[in-house]
Amino acid sequence: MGYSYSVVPKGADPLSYRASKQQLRKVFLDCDVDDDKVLTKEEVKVAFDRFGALFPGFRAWKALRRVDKNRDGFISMDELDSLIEYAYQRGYINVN
Ligand SMILES: [Ca+2]
Ligand SMILES: [Ca+2]
Repeated sequence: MGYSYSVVPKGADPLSYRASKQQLRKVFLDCDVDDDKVLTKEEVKVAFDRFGALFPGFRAWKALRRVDKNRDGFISMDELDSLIEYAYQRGYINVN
């Protein structure tokens, strides 16, 4: 699995930025319950639920619309970075 060293957003501490994204990645991969390396909307919903989203179903739907580039309705591993970025930018960094 390749790491993406994407540009750190303005004002973000590079170290905590990377740590947060690592954590987000871990949770998303964790929520791939059938381990097929593809996240369904249901699996993304579980992830947002763990991030403490108020409306995880809605958030998952929005996220899929945003990051599902080939529009197959699933988040594949090459789309995961965009999903992590999406979650991070919306402040979902506190993982329990
Ligand atoms: Ca899956
Ligand atoms: Ca897709």
